[in-house]
Amino acid sequence: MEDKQELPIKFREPLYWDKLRFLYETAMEEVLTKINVIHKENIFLHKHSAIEHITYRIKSSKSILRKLEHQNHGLTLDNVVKYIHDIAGIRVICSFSNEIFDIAAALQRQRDIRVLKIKDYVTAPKPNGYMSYHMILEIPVQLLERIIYVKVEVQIRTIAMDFWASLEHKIYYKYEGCAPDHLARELKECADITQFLDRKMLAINEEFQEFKKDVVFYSEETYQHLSLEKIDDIFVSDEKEE
Ligand code: 0O2
Repeated sequence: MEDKQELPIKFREPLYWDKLRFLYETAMEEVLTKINVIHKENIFLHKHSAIEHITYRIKSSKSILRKLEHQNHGLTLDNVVKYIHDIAGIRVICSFSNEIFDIAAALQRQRDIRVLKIKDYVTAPKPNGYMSYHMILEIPVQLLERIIYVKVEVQIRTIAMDFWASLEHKIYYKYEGCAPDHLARELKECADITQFLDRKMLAINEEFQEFKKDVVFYSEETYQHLSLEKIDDIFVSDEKEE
C-alpha cells in the first residue's frame, strides 16, 4: 500500500480537495432539492410527509483517505472518485418503516438519477442489528462546459433505526471496533426492541389511517372532482424511460 508521504504532490494540493468538494456539494444539493420536492408534494396531497427530517454531510478528506487505506486502494484521486461512494451523504429519516420504500421508489423514478447500488438492510438487517436502506446514486452535474456524473449516497431509515445506529456508531467508535462481546449482544437486543417498536408504530398508524380515510385533506374523490391532476397536464411532461 502506498504511504501517505508518497502521495502525488498534486493530490496533497488543497485546491484539488476544494474542487472535489465543490462537485460533490453540487451533486448533493441537486438530490436534496429532489427530496424536498417529494416532501412538499406529499404534504400537499396527504397533509403528511413520510420525511421527518434530513441530514447531510461531505466526508472529510481525512475520512476519505482512511477509507481508501482500509480498502487497500492506492491513495490517488482516481481511486477516491472510483471507490469512495459516500463522499456526499444524505440521510432521510422517515416516520414509519413502510415509507422507506416509498421514498426510495420516488427517487428511483427520477429521470436523471442513475441507481448504481442498493443495500437493503431493512428487509435483511445486518447480524449486529443495523437497519437502514442505502442507495448509491449518480446525478448529472451541469458544469459550464460539460456534464459530469457524481455519486451521492442516500441512507433512508426510521427515527428508531436512526436512534439505534447513531448510538451504536458512537459506542463502537469509543471501543475502536473492539467492544466486549456482551455489549454487542446488548446492542443486538436493543436493535430487536427498535424493530418491535417500528412494527408496533406501523400497525398503530395503519389502524389510524383506516379511521382517518374519510377526512383526508384531498381524498381521491376530491382530487378527481377538482381535477387537480389536470393542472399537471398543463405542463410539458417527461416520463422516465424503463
Ligand atoms: P462512516 O464513518 O459512518 O461514514 P460501500 O459504500 O458499498 O463500498 P460500505 O461503506 O461498507 O461499502 O457500505 P454500507 O454497508 O452501505 O455502509 C455505509 C455506511 O452505513 C457506513 O459508512 C456507516 O455510516 C453506515 N453503516 C453501515 N453498517 C453500519 C453498522 O453496523 N452500524 C452503524 N452505526 N452504521 C453502519 P462508513 O464509511 O463505514 O462509516
